[in-house]
Amino acid sequence: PQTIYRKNYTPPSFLVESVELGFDLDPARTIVANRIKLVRNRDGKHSDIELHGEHIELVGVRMNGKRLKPGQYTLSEHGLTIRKAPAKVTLDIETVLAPQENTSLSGLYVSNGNFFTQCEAEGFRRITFFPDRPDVMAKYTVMLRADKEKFPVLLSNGNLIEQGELGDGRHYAKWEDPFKKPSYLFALVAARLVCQEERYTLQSGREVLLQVWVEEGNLDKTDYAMQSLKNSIRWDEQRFGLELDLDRFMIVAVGDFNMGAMENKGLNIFNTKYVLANPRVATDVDYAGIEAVVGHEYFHNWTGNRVTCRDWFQLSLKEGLTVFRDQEFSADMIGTDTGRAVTRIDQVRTLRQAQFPEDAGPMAHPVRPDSFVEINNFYTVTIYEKGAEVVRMMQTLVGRDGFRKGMDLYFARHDGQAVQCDDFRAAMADANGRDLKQFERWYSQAGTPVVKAVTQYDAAAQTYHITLAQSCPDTPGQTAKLPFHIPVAVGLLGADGKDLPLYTDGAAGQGTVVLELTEATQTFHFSGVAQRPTPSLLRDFSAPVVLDYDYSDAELLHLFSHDSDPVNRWEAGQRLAMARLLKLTADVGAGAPLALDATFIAAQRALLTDATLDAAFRELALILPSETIIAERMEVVDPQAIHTARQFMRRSIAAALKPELLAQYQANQTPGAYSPDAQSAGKRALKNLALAYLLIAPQAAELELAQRQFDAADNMTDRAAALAALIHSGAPDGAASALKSYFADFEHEALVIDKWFAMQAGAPGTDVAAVRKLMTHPAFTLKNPNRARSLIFNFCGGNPSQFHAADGSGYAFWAEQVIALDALNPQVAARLARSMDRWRRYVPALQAHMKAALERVAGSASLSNDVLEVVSKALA
Ligand code: HT7
Ligand code: ZN
Repeated sequence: PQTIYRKNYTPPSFLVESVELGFDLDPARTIVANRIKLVRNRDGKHSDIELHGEHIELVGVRMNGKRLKPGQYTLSEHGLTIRKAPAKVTLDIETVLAPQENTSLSGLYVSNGNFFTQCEAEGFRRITFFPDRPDVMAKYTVMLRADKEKFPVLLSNGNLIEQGELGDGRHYAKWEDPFKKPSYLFALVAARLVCQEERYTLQSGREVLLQVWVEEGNLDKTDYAMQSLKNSIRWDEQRFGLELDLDRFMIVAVGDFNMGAMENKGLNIFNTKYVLANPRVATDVDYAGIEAVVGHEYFHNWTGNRVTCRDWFQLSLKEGLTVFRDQEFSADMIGTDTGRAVTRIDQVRTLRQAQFPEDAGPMAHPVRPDSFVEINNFYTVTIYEKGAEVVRMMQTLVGRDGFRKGMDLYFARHDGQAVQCDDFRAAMADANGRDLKQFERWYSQAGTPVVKAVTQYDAAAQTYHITLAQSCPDTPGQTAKLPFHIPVAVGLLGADGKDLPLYTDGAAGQGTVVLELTEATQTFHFSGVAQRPTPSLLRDFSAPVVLDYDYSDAELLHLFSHDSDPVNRWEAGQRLAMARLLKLTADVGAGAPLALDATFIAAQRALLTDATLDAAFRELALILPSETIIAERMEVVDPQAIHTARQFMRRSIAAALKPELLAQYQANQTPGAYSPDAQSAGKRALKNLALAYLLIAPQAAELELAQRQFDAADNMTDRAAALAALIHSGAPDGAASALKSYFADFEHEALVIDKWFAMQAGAPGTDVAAVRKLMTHPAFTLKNPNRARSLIFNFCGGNPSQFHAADGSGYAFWAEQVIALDALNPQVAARLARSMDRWRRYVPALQAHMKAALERVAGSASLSNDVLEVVSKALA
């Protein structure tokens, strides 16, 4: 397969002035008529018109009204080229597609009998021939024709300008989008759907129509998405002064979808998972996901749609910025300092669980990549989450008001344009008079920097020095990295646990100062330090780095109990746990006896029972580092040893804190009607964490407790938590009847059945044979991405002790499923293929099995570029 390089970017040879699309929709044979008005782009090098097109049949093409003969254009499996075209051209292109055969869910496809599109990144070329690249922006008019009985609802981007009957049982609707857009934002829906709608008044007084479209029977699950949409609109007005630019904004839910949702202009298409919720079927986590994703897609309207990407190497320009915006939105919606910290801790966990490993593996790439084979493989945690961290660091450097000024300048300069990551950085720098040149390395250099800190206190001089040294490991194709511009937020704690006043050369702060590390090594001086402090470094996780500081247990316990920064308070607890988990893992490997010290247990007890702390914070602080995060800290990974060590720690905590766990279980009940607000969700989370601990090696009383919660629950959070606890308890038949009744109750709720599969797939008691058996269940299908993810991805990525079975059976299963999925849906298959990224770090016996499985996939016939890129990079 061909590698595409950023350095080879050339402007399009022709620009598109307008697009008129006509669809005669039929699941077996849809006809697409496409009239494009093109003008030669003076920046373009030559006058060939290059149109992308894949998996579509060309019926005919006319240029300025005249039918082109096959000799006048070249047709390849990637598109259509018209040589030596005049400066102004109207093309009429007719194509035929078979949407019902399209299992890739890219382009125009059928889901549960309805039509949907997905065009990002390169799906539009599966609909018609077109310069399918984000720097070609055009105005679209769309005519949809379909059977009225089967497809009563016909939607596309922008405004509905005409609709009517066609007389033959078919009807039509004509849509016009007043804004120029790239082809990846095109969308259509032709379906039997119903909607919840509302007229909403913007701050300016203008009224808009908001709609959430779902299948019949799901109208009782749209309130939260609608509320989240209204909150998003209000938030973007207030925080960034950005108003909805359309008169109508639609969200449509679809059950077959490759990712979370898609920000098509005015017609967002969503995975049902991020729309449908009521207390009976959705958990607190689902509600939070809906709020975040509705916000994310809505915020794209400005960061992505009004200002888009010049090319796909700039993907993080829209994704990193929009993730940052949705993170801020979710934090502001909670509104409290601890609530904000809880969301920040969640972000740090995601980075460590997924982004740091990616940055250290064979698919590592900069936030703005230099090359790719398949763009769909680059919708990664690096582009999204690390990209958001990079934006957040800019806000830390220029301040919140400065960040707003930078955003204002960015839109003033680039509204209606397709631009680069550098343009965003330049707007931030120029609006604030800041030099952000060195900051560019966050976009160009891959890998997670390590910041090593050394401190020195001089009691006589009352000075304190912090020396920070940064380095960054080599990544594929990149060695000898240059120093980054790293904001390191620091506070100093006195013996009473309070923040000391800070006097430094560069900055003075009450409790926290932001040190700017720009050199390889730099020393920062603090004066007037009356006592030896405990340093609280990298507060609020001010940069996506690994902080290496040799904290003593006493210092960590001090931070754990007192740090005014809740993120570092949590971090201290994670460090205390991690040190012990690494030691326990080594002990398992060496066959040494395992023990957990009383100090650690006491710290856990104090945290669990500290009623002055928010339940949500306590719950997060009590979650031990995951097996994946522990593995990342080891040179050679033995997943069974890690699992045994972590389970031992969990068992020890459960045994030592049983009365306290039971008390917290009772104290954090949430009587009354269910509400997904952060306070109540936090209580449920803590209560259910306590339940999970109580169900480790349970006796009859604990099993009864879980069963009672399962039976009595009036909401899915509590019901699913009880079922998961029963499954994980490993008690013989503990979960069998609950699993059965859960399935019977929710047989017709696809998202709830996904949870049923997922809970079983992730349980340490579920081996590969059990997963294979679950695959034969009538409710299982590989064709639906949510279902495939719930069972197969959760096993391969979320059940390490079984996936890494010594005989390699987990890997053989993985290879089979990657190959099978690839034939249906390469994008989804390539994501599954990533579960083997870190294979070189495992113990030799496992490595051998993993390599064999990777080679089996790499050698399989007619593999997609998507999967081929992933497995060949892993094997390289
Ligand atoms: N911008 C979207 C990214 C996307 C996508 C969404 C659904 C299916 C396939 C897709 N390929 C790329 C989603 C987002 O970041 O908002
Ligand atoms: Zn996005």
